[in-house]
Amino acid sequence: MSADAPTWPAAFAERYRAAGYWQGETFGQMLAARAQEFPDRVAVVDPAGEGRRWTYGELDRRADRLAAGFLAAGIGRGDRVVVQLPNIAEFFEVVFALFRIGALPVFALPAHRETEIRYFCEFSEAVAYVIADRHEGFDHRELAARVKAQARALRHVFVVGDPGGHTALGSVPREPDDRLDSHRGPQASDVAFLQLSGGSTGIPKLIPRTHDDYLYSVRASNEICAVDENSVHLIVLPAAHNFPLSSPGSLGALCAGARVVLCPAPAPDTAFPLIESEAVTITGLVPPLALLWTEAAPHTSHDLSSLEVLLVGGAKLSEEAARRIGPVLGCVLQQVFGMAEGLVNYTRLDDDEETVVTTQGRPISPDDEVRIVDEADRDVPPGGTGHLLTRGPYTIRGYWRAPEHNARSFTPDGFYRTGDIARSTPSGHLVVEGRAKDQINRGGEKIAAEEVENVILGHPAVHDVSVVSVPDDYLGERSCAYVILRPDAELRPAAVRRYVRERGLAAYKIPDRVEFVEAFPSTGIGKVSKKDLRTTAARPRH
Ligand code: J2J
Repeated sequence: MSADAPTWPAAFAERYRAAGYWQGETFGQMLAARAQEFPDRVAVVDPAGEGRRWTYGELDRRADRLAAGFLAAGIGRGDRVVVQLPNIAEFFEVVFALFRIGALPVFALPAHRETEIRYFCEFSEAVAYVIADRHEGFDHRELAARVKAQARALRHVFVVGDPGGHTALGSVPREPDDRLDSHRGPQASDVAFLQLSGGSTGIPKLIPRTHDDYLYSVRASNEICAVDENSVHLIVLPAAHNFPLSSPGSLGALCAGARVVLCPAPAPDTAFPLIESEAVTITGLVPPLALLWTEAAPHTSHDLSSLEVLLVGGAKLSEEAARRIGPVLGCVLQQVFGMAEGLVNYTRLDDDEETVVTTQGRPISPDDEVRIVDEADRDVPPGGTGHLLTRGPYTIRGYWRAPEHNARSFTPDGFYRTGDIARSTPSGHLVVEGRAKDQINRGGEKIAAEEVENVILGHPAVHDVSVVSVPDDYLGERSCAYVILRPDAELRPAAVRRYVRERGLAAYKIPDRVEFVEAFPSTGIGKVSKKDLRTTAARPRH
């Protein structure tokens, strides 16, 4: 077991290899193999980047050359590199270059701001940070300069576009480097990257995924979603998120020799023309977007008939919405209930309609072990609702450098405590019934209440704060901060929201609502009762 990343006990690893799940292939090797097989097929289409189309041959060459450049810059095996790129082709060039040399991308989202980025860079001791110059009106270069002044290990900031005072990614020397040949590449059992946890604590957790385990989940997802070399996958959600990356996502498409089309924005007026022009066959959406598309589809002049499969997940999809999606969009709905820590469930293409609309799917692997337990970790009777625990060939055995947290988030025998409340149907499909973790799921974007509470507590006028979810017709949930002010202090809701923004948190974490109260309801044992706060928050206001 590595001190940084807990791994599977030998007996499990042997079993997963013997079953053919872990095939000993790295992502770098996978891309090279596809480039050999399909050198001239288009791998990546980047409408934001002047419609660039990179073939498998070109992506493979670019990744190799950039890998050489990274090596020349002193980035090596095991080094961490925070990657924060929008849906542009360079995302794949950078990530595969890092895979080739065995450096670990840390997958930040475009929405992350200074507090999150500084934490990722400092905690992972990242040596480099890769950004786009500006994205959606935000200048990432200024943020990078401030982070670089603080994060001690950070030596490089690479910028796609105008570098400002940093290094242009395009200026990294692309000469073939014989060190790359002689460089001992990563092993398939090595950690390939660090994915982000949705989180439920004050400090975000990093998820170590190996080449072996992740490639298995991607290959198996391709089979379940019928992705092959003729598929065209539209990446609508932020490319670095686990869902669009791997379920079956861009990596699934690249693994199959299919085409990845990067959608610059999720709105129907951006996505629909691309579905038509690229003959997109499959895409994945969070429920609010699926609803938006379903409302827009009947009025569009674009031909969406190429779309065969729509995956919807990240948050609970209502049965009523699930019934409408397929018929309106003219495709098959697959519900997907996954997590960056591992376990992913899909409804199957041949499941009957009731199963597709009323469940969140069943696990990818016959070796995914799922338990539904009570508060004392005892299995509930079949069909009963309880805490979902899981372990298996692509579910981590621990977060990166987090031994204390791991002791709470995993059982002694290695089951991950998902924090989800679920039940299992006789066919083994799971129905998500709720959540035990202190998290808000804002239309698929996860907010750890404690992280936001800690920021608000820093305000001098605030005595105490509790952040809870409020039901919302469109997003499923929004966030509400209940604030107790210090005696005689005055504050307006807008000031609290502004404070959170100015402290540098992603916009989706800024409380949608702020309420001032005298006291919090408490549980029998004197803790804040978030359950009661949620009930209060859900009441209609006048
Ligand atoms: C209810 N809750 C869901 C669903 C995720 C595929 C799809 C999604 C994610 C993802 C992912 C849900 N119904 N259909 O990584 O590969 C909630 C659960 C879960 C948490 C994980 C993938 N699908 N959820 O959303 O790491 O609470 O991954 O534990 O962001 O999202 O969040 P995340």
